[in-house]
Amino acid sequence: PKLIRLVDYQQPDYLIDETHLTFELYEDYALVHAHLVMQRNPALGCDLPRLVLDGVELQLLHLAMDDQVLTAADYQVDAEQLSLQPLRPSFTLDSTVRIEPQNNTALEGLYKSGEMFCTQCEAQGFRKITYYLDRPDVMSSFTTTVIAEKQRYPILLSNGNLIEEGVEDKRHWATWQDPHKKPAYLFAVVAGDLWSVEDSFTTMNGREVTLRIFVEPENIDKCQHAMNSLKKCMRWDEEQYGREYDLDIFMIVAVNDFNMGAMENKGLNIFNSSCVLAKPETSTDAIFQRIESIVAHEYFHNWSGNRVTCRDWFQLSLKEGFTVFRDSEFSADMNSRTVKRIEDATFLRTHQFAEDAGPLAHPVRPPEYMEISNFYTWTIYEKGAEVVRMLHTLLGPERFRQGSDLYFERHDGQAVTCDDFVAAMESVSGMDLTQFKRWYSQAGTPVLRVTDEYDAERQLYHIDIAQSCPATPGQANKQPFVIPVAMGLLGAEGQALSARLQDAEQCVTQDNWVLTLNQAQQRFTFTEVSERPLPSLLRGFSAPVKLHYDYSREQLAFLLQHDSDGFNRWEAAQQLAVQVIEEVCEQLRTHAPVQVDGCLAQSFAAVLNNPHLDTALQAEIISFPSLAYLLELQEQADVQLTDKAREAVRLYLAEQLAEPLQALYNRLREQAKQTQYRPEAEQIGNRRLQAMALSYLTLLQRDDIVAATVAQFEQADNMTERLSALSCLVNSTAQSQAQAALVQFAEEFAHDPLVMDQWFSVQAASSVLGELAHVRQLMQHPSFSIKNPNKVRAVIGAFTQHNLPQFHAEDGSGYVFLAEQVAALDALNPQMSARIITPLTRWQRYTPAQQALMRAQLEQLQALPKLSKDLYEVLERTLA
Ligand code: DPP
Ligand code: ZN
Repeated sequence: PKLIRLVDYQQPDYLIDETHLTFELYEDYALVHAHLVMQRNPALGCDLPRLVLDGVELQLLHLAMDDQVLTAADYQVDAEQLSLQPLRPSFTLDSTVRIEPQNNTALEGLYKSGEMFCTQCEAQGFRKITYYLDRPDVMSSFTTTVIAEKQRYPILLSNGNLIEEGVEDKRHWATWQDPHKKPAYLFAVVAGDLWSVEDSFTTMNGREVTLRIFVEPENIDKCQHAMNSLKKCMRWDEEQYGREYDLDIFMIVAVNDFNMGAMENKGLNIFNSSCVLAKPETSTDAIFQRIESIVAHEYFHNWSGNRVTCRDWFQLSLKEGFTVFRDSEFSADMNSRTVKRIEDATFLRTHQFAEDAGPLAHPVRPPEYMEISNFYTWTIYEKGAEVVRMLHTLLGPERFRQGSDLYFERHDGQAVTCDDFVAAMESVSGMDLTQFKRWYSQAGTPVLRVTDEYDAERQLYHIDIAQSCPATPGQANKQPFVIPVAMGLLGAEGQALSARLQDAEQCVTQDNWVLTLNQAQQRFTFTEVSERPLPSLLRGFSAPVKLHYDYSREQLAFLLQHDSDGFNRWEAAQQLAVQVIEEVCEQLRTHAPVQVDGCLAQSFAAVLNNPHLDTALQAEIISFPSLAYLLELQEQADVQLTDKAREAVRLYLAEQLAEPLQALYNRLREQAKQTQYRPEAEQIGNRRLQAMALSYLTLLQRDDIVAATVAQFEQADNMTERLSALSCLVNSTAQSQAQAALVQFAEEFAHDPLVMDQWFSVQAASSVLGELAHVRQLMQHPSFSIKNPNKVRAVIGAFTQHNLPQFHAEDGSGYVFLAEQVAALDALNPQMSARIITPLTRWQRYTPAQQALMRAQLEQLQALPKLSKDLYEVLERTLA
């Protein structure tokens, strides 16, 4: 496989003005007829270079240029391309290819999911459908006819508007036309026996849009939440960004076999069923919230992605980073803003920071790739969104909105770059963002070291900040970043101190500042500071960095109690917990008696008793840093020891806080019984706190608590409470109750694959139950299939990412298992194999003995006779 480089980008030699496609769908094959109206790219001159079309796994049956049938002597074809010589600057090209969707296990291009046909074209799936210029800067008008057996496939869909349909004998057809030009990656086709839920939305200019969600008949009662979410996000995009929907119909289709979460095809979004279907009896709060955010994400792409798209795949974050930022702001507005920020920051710090610190680290705009599917990463998405958020912080909300308006106006209908996005922000703000753009070109997580000094006599307060960024593959030395550090100062009573920041560019209010770093080492001075302050730094996680300030435990407890910034209260609790756990790690390491510092229990007790905190934030504060996050903080990750320390501290907290936790649990459970379930922020916060309380109480191994858990499992009318009870049982010593609950659950939900996914992952992720032998057994269960990505994630993904003590078992059996699964998957679905291998790619983080075991598995995989391009690239970079 060869490396594709950003610096080699060239405009396309030819353009495709019109694309006319006809799909003839059969059970054992499909024919795709393409009629392309093409021309030499006028920007490039009037010579006629060879035309090179992309095409993979296509059987070419017919090819004609300007209606002249071509024979094998007229063109060259290999496994990835078809090339031929145009004779005129404008011409038509007709082709017919035969493909086998029913055998397409890679789930890329046209494939079958259960009984239905569907497509996934981003990034380069369209070349598995027909010969084409499969690149995002070639935008074309699409007209698509789908022909299939009427009885089996009553619903035939594609992008745009339905313009014609008809029946011929047992087969019928439908023709769709998309009035907007688009790149091939946004193309979609669906054929199936689907039911739909319909609604409508009136846009800000009074246009009526039909909204339709298509599902398999048994899921028709699981569409309402997605529909509500869709209407909310359509309104939000009008109000917050001035963006109106631009077709008469917007469709969503749910499919069971899908590599990603969902896909923003123009007017015809295709969703993994796990990201669209929900009802209270089968779906948890977390799923309801995920659906709300993914429906919004895909909808928002209509502008940030479709109307304005990417010039090339190096610019992927142009649409993904911006769209994640947009969906996360939407979720923040629909729910608790602070909790959403905590969730996003936790996710970023656990997953993206790990990526940034490993062999697969890459900048938000990578300079090269072999297989673009490998770059749908936390860095492109989540860090990309943080980069947009920093622009928002630096410009302020009004100017940011002006910048986004200008970006959409300037580039509507174009395929553009990250530079164009930043240029729009520069135009409206007058700022020079050249240095800021290092966020797009330099990989790695910057580290800030903060010290301070107070001069009581002159009432001056100095903050010194040093920034650095560790080396990443191919980038030994980094230049300083532009980093907005939002902050405040607290006085001895916990009050916000006001002061004046010298040379301030940005002062949000008198007591909330944004320091803008742009040098390796910088001093900021506040004047008129009446007492020695305690700084609250990086409020709201204003930049994706690691910040070190030497807080004492007392200071952290103080911030946890008094900081006006909800995010930093939580952050103080996290840091306090990390310090306490690290201390226990050290005791275990040196075989000293384990003594847990009581400060954490005291702080948590105060949080639980604080009537001014909402339950969602209380739950976040007492929720513990995950094992994965703790390991990410360590120089060399010691899984077993850290797990032991973490468990010891959790048990200590459970013992110390047993009474308030029990009272809290009882109150919230009673309240839940009397409330009709709704997936709304306040209730979600209550249930989360209830679940958190129960998970602590479970550690006490008390019969009454087991009984209460079983009762909750059996009596609750919603999946959130049922699953949290089940998870507590599975992770407890009450294994006979756990087994009974698992059996009952599987009987009740055997017919519902999405619920069975939860059943699988609650077991695979359990360090009590999820021993490797059990995980292997789960893979024998009739509901499991390695061909279904959701099942792979539910079992293999849950085991390797959420069951770290078992996955990292000292004998290396977890690594052998993962390598086996990666090898098996690679033959079926390369996108999945290259993704599921991720935990092994972090091998350098662990102890020497583990490193050797992990490396051995990686090398064994690398030696396989046949590797997909996806996996080849990951292995090569991991072992480089
Ligand atoms: N479906 C993926 C997303 O929406 C790729 N565009 O992010
Ligand atoms: Zn996206």
